[in-house]
Amino acid sequence: MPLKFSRFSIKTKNQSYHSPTLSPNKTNSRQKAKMRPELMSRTGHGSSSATDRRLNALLRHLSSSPSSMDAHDSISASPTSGFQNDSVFSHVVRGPEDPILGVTVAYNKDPSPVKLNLGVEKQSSSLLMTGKSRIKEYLPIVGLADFNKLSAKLIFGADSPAIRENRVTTVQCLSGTGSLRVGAEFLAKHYHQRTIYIPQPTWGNHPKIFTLAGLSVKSYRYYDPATRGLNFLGLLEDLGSAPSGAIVLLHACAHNPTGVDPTLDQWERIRQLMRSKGLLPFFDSAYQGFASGSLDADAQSVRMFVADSGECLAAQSYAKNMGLYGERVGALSIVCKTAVVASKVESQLKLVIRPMYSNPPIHGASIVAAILRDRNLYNEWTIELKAMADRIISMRHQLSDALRVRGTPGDWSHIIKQIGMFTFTGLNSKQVAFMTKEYHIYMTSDGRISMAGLSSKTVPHLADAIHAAVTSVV
Ligand code: KET
Repeated sequence: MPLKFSRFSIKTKNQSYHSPTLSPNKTNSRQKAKMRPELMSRTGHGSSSATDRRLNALLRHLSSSPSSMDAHDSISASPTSGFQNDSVFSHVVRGPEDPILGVTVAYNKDPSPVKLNLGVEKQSSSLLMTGKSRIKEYLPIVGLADFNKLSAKLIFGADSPAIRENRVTTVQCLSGTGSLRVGAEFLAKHYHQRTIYIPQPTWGNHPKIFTLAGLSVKSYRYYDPATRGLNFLGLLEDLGSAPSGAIVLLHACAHNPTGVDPTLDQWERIRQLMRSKGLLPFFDSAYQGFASGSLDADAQSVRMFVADSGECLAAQSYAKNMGLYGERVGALSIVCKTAVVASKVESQLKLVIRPMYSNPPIHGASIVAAILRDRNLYNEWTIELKAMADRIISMRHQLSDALRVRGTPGDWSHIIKQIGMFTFTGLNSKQVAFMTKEYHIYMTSDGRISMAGLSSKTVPHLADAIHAAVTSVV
């Protein structure tokens, strides 16, 4: 059977490219000359082998297909081109908005002039632009060396024996989230016990970070809704029955979302229990300086666990305490027993980071390093931090007073007792939905409000809304 040659053309703006294709009895000599010899042998001159028959069947199919080049005089539609109505991704279902970051999405859509966003904290340091980096080279996989050294000092203390003995490896990561993820990936690969215990409740991203890194996530009791305080006995019981060696996620200070922290005595009991069972502490430090206004006081929990010469991990974020949210700057430190172990651990951290994002961004880290390195800038920063922490405490008092003045039913003393940027109000999801609908106040559905989003001007509006919610919605 004779093969056919025709032409299809690819049309670009200024030219069209013609290519030989199959059509009956139109093979001209120039086309013949261009044809490969093995194809020539089949264009009417060769034998009719099984291969020829298969080729012919394929060609017949191609020339009769409705999307063939003959039919459209253009390139045939591929499954991923725009010619077909069905996307290869049409089965993909819409994912839900993030429960925390989605609050701001909803807030931005609301046209109300009285709207109030208490979903995500926002407070910035005026030192933001300090140390602008003009260098745009790649950083090493582990980040800016100076930033790493200074970050370790900030969390473990300038006089930490672990730092002096070179037992700490610190790598710059993508803010707190990235530091947790890198730490978790490292543990999933190299630590013998792949179960991590997280507090109940905790920051909503924790279970996802750890599960996706390959750890198995369990929880320990933490918050007692009846007292709106710490369920210390429940915590001790749950950690006491955790398998030996399990990883335990601890919020270094200003627990999110509850604002409930153990006292120093309770921390000491937790430390003793964890060390006696060989549980591995993984600290999440996203609010150093925001709990008390003192960087050192807010790192006490971590430092207790380092002072006993044991091992631990710590993820630091500069998003909140330096207002560097979008710069994505943070650090992961792993405190080891010896310098030799620490350097081997660092070599493995590099193998985790390199295929994940290669190396971290330079700008935010250079701002942090400039502030931490310079005594004057550092002092200025600590003064700002103290002012921000004090402002939050003042907002707590103003809100509590405003509820008292309104005679809002219930005990609201926890507003003053809780620590850090968030108040875990105790409002239920129906009351939260009511406040958003009727008062345009946005917060996460668990009733958490960011005190940093409040001002003396907006406190009365919030107090009115809470009063209406608790008196009209159960
Ligand atoms: N740990 C905790 C406890 C935490 O609350 C956050 C952020 C992070 C880590 C990570 O932050 P990063 O920006 O990666 O350094 N929490 C706030 C923002 C968010 O959900 O992303 C929040 O709870 O509103």
